[in-house]
Amino acid sequence: MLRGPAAVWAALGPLLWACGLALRGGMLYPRESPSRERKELNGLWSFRADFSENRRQGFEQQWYRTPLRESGPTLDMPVPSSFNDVGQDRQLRSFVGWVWYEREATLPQRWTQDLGTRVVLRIGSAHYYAIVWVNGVHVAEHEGGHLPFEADISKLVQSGPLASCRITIAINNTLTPHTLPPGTILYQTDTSKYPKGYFVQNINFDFFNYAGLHRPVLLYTTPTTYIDDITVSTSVDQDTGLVDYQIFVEGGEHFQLEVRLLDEEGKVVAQGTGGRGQLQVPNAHLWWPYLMHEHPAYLYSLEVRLTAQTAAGSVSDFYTLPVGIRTVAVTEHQFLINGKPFYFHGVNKHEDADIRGKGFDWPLLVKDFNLLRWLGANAFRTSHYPYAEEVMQLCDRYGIVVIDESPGVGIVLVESYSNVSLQHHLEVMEELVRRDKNHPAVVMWSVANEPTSFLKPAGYYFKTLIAHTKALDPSRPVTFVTNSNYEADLGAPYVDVICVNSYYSWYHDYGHMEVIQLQLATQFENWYRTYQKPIIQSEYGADTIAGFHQDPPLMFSEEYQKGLLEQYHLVLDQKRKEYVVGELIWNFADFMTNQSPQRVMGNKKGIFTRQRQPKGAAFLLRERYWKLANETTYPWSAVKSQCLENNPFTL
Ligand code: GCB
Repeated sequence: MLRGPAAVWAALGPLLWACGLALRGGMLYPRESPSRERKELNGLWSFRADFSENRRQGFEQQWYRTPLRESGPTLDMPVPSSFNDVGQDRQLRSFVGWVWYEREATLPQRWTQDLGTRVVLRIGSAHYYAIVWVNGVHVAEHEGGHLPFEADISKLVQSGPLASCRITIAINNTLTPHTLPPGTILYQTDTSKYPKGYFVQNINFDFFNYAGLHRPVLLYTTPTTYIDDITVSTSVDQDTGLVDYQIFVEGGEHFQLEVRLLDEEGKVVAQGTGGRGQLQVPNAHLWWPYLMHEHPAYLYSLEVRLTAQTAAGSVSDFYTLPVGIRTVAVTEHQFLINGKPFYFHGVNKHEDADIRGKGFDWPLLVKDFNLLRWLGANAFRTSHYPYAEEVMQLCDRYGIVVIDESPGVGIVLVESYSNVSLQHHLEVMEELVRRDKNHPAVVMWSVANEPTSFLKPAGYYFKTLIAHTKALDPSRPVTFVTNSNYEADLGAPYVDVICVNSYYSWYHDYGHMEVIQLQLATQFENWYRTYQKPIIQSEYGADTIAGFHQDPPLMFSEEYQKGLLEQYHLVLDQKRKEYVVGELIWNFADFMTNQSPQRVMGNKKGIFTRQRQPKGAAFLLRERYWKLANETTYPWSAVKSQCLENNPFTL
């Protein structure tokens, strides 16, 4: 039985949302504006892993008190990046425990002297548990590696004649049955086989547990009375776009709010005042997915201006939020965007690359989006955790539809269904919704991937989790991704869309592609008969070593990957006329995993290599996706050819 705040949230969520209380405490992306500055702290940080037996020497010796170099040797560590693959040290690559990052930041004089300025430290992602000190003073703690957190450090930096501040971040990558994702630590006590104190981290998910400061770290400012959060939700009434907004202000009580909605030409199309309201946009340009419309991804700009009366006089804060006007709905057999059937033809991704691991990297990001558009993909799932905010912004700009997934992957142990775990999972969904709620590209939340949803406690767990997520955001459907074998799924009754993964002719019936059509058709028919909900084939694929060729096809050859995909496509082409609403290949690119005899330096199911070069299957999918796009473009007339003509990656 869920007790305490979680139960209250589950029951009161919809009401709280309506009253605007559900998600207090904003996580607006730090954008520059006339009232806001930002200073990136990316680059080289000092670094040390705590190799002491209990991994707690850093706390015992208070490494945060003085510059890190004074307590022992340090390494140069790039940020953002995982720490695992940048060095030559095998032990650091697989290190489990606390690592310490530190850097000095020089602050502009105004930030330290103007008491009307609020200075905020923001960490895009620190995997997994992080503690932060500024000038030796504890300022923040955060659990969870894929979502941002921040600390108001104004008082600290404005308290003395300091022109710089020392930021220390301790990060622990240990996973337990209650973390997301979960894991366990296995201690080996047989001293005839293992040295004293030997332990390893065990996980039940199929990607390397990269760790470190994975996303940008930055400082930004706002006035002391400031726009803390904005929530926008959109609908359409005939040709009129409706933008409901709600603005949360912190740090003051006497203020006025003005909002203006600008189109892409900078023309004001609607305006309003006050903390909540509805803007009406006649003849609105809707936000359409890539390849579904001649002008996809239309974004308006919501300019918010706060004018506050403070003791020091009148101050203003400005924030501009991109807004896409679109609707999302689900029927028994369709997924609708702007009232039209939408078919997901896309990929599953990972944040993963050579050397930097899960570290954010602009060139990689732009390359990936160019590849997605080349492929004719209109969607991806953020398997198996929330991706960087900059990724979501590009999805909005390019019209790439997102199934936004929580880090609920590898939930297999019964302990991971306890109230401690559930409470944390509910909090993670809150953080995720708070961060991504305003992205038009996000059309569905996925609360988990392949949990052991047939276990008894899973029923209550997912019922609560899904109800809570819907309460946080009633405007989007919710799913979790299941495995085709989990027919006694206890969570499926609560989802809006069934997302199912299957690996026919890969993890069983090795090499027998002839069974795929029958098994896949049976899968779809069984799941649809049981639940009468639209289905997405959320994973399918085959490991393939680029450059391996074999005809007739053998497993791991490029020919086998193509042959397997073709078998799936034959069934998908029948079922998409009925209730299958999408197909997402596993995976966009090869990615790193733990070492095991099943993995040849990582998972090789990518249609691109880890270096983003195409395997044969990429060309096969490209042909298919452009064909599918051609069938589903709106309006039907004329647009299709324009769509193709406008494609910068001409076929
Ligand atoms: C799955 C998982 C994914 C794995 C994939 C595979 O079902 O969801 O994380 O990487 O299978 O390749 O085994």
